[in-house]
Amino acid sequence: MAADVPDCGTPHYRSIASIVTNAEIALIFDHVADLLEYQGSNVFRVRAYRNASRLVQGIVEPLATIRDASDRSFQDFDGIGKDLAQKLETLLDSGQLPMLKQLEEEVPQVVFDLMRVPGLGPKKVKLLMAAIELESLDDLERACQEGKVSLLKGFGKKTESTILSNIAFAKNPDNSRLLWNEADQIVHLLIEWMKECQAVQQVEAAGSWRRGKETVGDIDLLVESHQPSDVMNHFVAWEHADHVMVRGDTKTSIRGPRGIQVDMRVVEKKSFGAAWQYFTGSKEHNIRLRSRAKRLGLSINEYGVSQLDQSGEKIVAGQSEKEVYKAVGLEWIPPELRENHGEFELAENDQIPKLITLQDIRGDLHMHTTATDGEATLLEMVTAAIDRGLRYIAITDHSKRVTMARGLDATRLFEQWEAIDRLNESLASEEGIPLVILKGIEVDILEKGGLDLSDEVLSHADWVVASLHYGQQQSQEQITGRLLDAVCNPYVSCIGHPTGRLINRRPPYKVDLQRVINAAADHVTCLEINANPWRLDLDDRFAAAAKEAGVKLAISTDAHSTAGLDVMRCGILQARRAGLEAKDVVNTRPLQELRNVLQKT
Ligand code: DGT
Ligand code: CA
Ligand code: CA
Ligand code: ZN
Repeated sequence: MAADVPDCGTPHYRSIASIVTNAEIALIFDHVADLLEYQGSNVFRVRAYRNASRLVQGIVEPLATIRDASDRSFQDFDGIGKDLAQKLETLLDSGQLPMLKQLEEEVPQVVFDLMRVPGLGPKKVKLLMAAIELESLDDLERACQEGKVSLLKGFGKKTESTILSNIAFAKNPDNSRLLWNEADQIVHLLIEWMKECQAVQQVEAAGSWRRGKETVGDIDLLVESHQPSDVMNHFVAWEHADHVMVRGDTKTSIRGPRGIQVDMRVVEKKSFGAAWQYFTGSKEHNIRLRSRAKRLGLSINEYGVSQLDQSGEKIVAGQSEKEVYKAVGLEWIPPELRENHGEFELAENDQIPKLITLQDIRGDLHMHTTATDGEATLLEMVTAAIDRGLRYIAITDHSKRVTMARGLDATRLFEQWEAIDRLNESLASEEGIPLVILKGIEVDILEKGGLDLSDEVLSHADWVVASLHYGQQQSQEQITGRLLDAVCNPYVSCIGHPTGRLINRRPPYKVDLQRVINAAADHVTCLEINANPWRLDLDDRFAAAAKEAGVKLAISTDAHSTAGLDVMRCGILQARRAGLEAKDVVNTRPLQELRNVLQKT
């Protein structure tokens, strides 16, 4: 299956009215690549669009902001040349890429639908289209149920049943929500816009965005104002508002970019904290909070916390969130923990953890260079890391098994390490030693078990990430066994993206994560929270389980470009939702301490 293909991929593009986000542009490039590949176009041309997609996806700042800044240019980014810069201008100006329009006319709609199924890349779709008459996803589902697909060359029974379950995955609406990262760009554009309105005293976002969830269903905005109707007029005039869904006195909803709904409420100053708390949720958290209030003779709603006495209802809190929580005898709870997953017990005892922040991060332990499938050279990655205030990084290019990325064999790896030695020497001669480069590798966990490079080679590395990219369809027993072997290898420092999932695009492989966690604790192997917004694994629940078992986490960007280093904040949010503190994460440590933690003997 193509699901075995190692990529940091993007889900397939779906057509919408207006384009603003980088993710949208990334999807368009990826989509072009798919269609070109489907048509049997030149591999270099296909790769150029794939690379462009990944590059744009890694840029955190909205491209529109960069275009509008007079002193900046797209070509400031490593990997963006004149041609790509021009395409980006076209996309931002017109919302379209002429080339894609043409491809869309040439390729039937069903091809687009089929390619949304995890594991069905252009090649498989082409084979299916040639062999079976398909006009919709339902036709393919029926063909699988009737066993027709398993009769095709290169498919088989197992592939057929995987396709069937992946069709269900593609059809599930939970897998078409916006990624947090993408919602975040829209939130920032919106807040900037709302701040331009004279009637707005204060504006904040709430809901799942504020809780840092992996994906966001709709965006919730809260405004403080005395003139709600002026605020509503300004809101609906936003250039990216597709249409107005509901307009009321205190609540208005619009359809925004990428079809996302934005709910905006206007409240008075005295209720702002209560409303912000209420609309941040989660629902489960709020239900628990309300019942707690009730037990204390209080009632809570979006206007405040009130007490009933002889003289009637009296509001006792509402202006700030802090006083709302205080009114029910709790310390303030960070939004990322508001899921009713144990935060009330902690807050009652003043034991809310001091959650990790981006400022705690000193190093980044997973990234790629042009030696394999990265867009930036070693030197460019180092410079970018210094610019971001990092004190150390590990260069972890792919090993040889990942042929698509021109993975490194021992010879090329040692060459890279020599270059790192030289660069470290020259950095050491600078004042204060800005950064130390660790000699690393992302070694593949092979299908048949074992690792892609010998222990002898790995023993010379400073940091070894072991990741599973191939054979993702194996049984839980097999996959768990492969991961356990890697965890137990004395030279493996960390397991990369431990579940292999791509949010909205590919389900995780089958693995008994609790066993992997327990073994990681025994063998002092770290587990990764991959900060790429499509990955974010380990997720909050398993990262919390890892902490519980005494495993140290590494939050790593897996950057494939210099801009890719900026996704660290997405990993931080996942870690915060897991309740992690700086001390639970190895790359918050000074380098010497990191080395001590890793002493396995
Ligand atoms: P989403 O949009 O699906 O990603 O998830 P949320 O958590 O943003 O959910 P949403 O937008 O429906 O509502 C935002 C918050 O507002 C939610 O977490 C709790 C609160 N909320 C909204 N409507 C109600 C309601 O009818 N009852 C209660 N208790 N809370 C509500
Ligand atoms: Ca929401
Ligand atoms: Ca909402
Ligand atoms: Zn990687």
